[in-house]
Amino acid sequence: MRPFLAAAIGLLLAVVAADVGLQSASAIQPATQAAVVTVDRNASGATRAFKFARVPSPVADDAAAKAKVTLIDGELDGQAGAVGSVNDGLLPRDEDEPGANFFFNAATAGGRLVIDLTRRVSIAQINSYSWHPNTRGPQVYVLFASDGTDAKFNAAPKADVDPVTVGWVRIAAVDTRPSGEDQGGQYGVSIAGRSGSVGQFRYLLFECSATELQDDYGNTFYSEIDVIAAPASAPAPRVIGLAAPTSGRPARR
Ligand SMILES: [Ca+2]
Ligand SMILES: [Ca+2]
Repeated sequence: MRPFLAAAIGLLLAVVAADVGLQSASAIQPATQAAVVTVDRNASGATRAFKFARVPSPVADDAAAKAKVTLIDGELDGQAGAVGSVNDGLLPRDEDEPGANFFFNAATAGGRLVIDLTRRVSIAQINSYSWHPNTRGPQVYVLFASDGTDAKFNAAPKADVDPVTVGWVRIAAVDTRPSGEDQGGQYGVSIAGRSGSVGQFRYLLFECSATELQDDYGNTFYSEIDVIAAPASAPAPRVIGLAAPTSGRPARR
């Protein structure tokens, strides 16, 4: 192998390692410079309120509430709710409610899901939620985003296409699998802008992976994905101007 190539691959591996980083739950995980990932896990005592230590609870009226959600690669499980389960504002009532969650088909390794917000949004947070008593609880995905304006933009890249090469930006890698055998519970992930905004985007691409391939049931039960818009910034203040000079004497009082 040529030294340059070897060095380049070495660098790539180092970047991947840094990006994946900590794998323990309830950790702050490194992401891109623009975003930071917070993971919470309710290992026991979880309720339908999806209340977490730090990650905000899901909401119904977020910026993704009317988004178009599409599976661009992979198959929906026949027992799952529709792909729209991720933005319907509804939550499962207990830890094993297939019809109230979106998940990729059994015996597959995952797939790709695109959320089209239908307009460009300044995004403060992207929050994902899941709940299952076993290995379908943790979340493993890479998040990409796009404003759709790149000349090379492909809104539906298949698994063999790196989204970065077709107009997408890699935002974060998420892996909430805890160490140890007990993987179940309720998980909340918040990907937030380091300085208020992750960026201005219309499309979000989730490249989801099964948490394990030891049996057919490793695809995560995704209960909801919220997109929280950054507060609208106040309009820039108008610079105060000077009145046009007047001629003549001041008005008489
Ligand atoms: Ca929602
Ligand atoms: Ca839902």
